Amino acid sequence: MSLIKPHIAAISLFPDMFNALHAGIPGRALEQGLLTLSHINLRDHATPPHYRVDDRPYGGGPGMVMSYEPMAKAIDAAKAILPKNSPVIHLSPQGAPLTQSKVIELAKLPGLILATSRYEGLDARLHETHIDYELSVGDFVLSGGELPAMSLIDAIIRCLPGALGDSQSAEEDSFSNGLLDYSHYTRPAQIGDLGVPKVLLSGDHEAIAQWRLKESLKKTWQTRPDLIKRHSFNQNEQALLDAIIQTKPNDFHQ
Ligand code: 4F9
Repeated sequence: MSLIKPHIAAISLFPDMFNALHAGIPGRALEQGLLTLSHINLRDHATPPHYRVDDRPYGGGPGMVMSYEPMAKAIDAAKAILPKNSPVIHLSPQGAPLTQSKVIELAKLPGLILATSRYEGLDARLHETHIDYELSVGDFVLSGGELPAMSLIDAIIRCLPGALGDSQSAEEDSFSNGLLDYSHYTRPAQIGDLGVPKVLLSGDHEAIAQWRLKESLKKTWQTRPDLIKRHSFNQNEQALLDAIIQTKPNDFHQ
């Protein structure tokens, strides 16, 4: 449990986008002061009179590249207000895939600088001087890194002590055990022909836990066999998975 209040600084051309974090669980956490979120407008670190932040790529080709100097100055400004040794992460499709275990690791840090870009990305020299590493939230291209940065901030906030209500727990989130979540049901017990799996109404906590684990394994096997390959199974899980594979072989993946 971290006693220090983490400070995250987000560098972007559209700081207003981050206002969306003032809703729901992240909104409450920010209100409660569980973390400090600072916004640094890249434009404020560009040079008058034109305040340009991008330029044409050397070697030609379409699109624009974010210039070295404004981003370098913005990162220096972020470093000046954050704890020493706060890592600088650039959100980019070229980054390593973001995972829940990475989120948990980042949530333990006292400070974090998130650099976001638009256009074709950053002048590569920033990687030699200012950016520690890159993270991707998926194999797709967005209009900018703000939404990925907001996704990362939201995921980090969920890990902070006190961010989730008593009835929720970060440990119960999907991926926390390396598997996808099981199916959930609530009232009414009957919707036309559709009932609720009997075991969930049985009150037998052990049987319910076993059913949920099997559901998780089934869903993960069906849609994310890559996660199954990475998961280290105990005997019980392996037996459940063997039964799932026997009744429903997954020819498509393997
Ligand atoms: C960043 C996409 C992280 C996926 C940044 C355009 C991005 C992205 N994950 N796309 N700028």
